[in-house]
Amino acid sequence: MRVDIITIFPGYFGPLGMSLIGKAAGRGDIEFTVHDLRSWTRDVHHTVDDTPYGGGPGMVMKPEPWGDALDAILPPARHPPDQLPDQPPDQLPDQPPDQLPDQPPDQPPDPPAGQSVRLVVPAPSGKPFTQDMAARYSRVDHLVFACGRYEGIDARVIEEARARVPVDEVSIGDYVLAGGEPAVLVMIESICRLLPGVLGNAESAADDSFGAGRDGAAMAGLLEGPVYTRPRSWRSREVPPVLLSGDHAAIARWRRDAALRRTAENRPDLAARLEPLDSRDAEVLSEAGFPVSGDDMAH
Ligand code: 5OB
Repeated sequence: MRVDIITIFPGYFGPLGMSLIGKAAGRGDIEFTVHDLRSWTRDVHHTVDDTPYGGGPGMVMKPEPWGDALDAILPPARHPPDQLPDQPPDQLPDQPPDQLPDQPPDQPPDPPAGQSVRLVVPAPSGKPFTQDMAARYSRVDHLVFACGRYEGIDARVIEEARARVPVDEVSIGDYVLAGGEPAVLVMIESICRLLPGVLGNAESAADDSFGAGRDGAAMAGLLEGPVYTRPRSWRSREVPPVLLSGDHAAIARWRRDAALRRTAENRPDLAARLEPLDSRDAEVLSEAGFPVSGDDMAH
């Protein structure tokens, strides 16, 4: 996978050299390029922002440096419309090479036919980023992240980019950030750990649905419960005895109970969508003060 990041703070992406992602980059499984947006400015002050038309607070990122940056980094337009892998891509027949227009001299070369590209623009007004999106992005050949600062990027930049490649404006949650950089680190972490060979051990990215770690399908839709390791007794606190019992069915039930309680407490929105519920699930949820209707129950 190729990943380009455009930012006014290239230093922010130092962490990409660390941990499993750094190792994957070292092996050449992921190729990161961090670009300084200011290298596409033409004035002595390297200006990237200006006051908003129509008035209002803050600054807006100017379109010209972004336009030049995207011209240099995005492949020339010849992509299917706004579709992620898994959804049937609309096929566009490739033009024979002699009908392709001549490329301007500093355009990047055409990607090999069929290489998928996506421009991701982190924005608080974007679609919520989910585990499902992370999985879809992990199957894209080339991701380009455009980090905005201030109040955002001049809207014409995104409008023009959409005419060339699929573009997603994506939010990582309902809170304010000064810029898109931390959101891009978050997305890259969640995408790259799904790439083949990036996750160290046998944990298969395929069956690691959100909230369901080691227990897979049995814990689907639930938050992870508490975990323990040695020593058995620490500062007079004991590991729950069932976990030492060797009774795998009892351990699985105990873990599901704990996950149900935690989900009811921290994520009532997820708890409300759980199904099917067995009678023990219903008992645990209702003891946790969560309303359970008879229709939710499997028999
Ligand atoms: N807040 N997701 C939540 C975001 C965000 C702010 C951003 C980008 C993504 O940029 C200011």
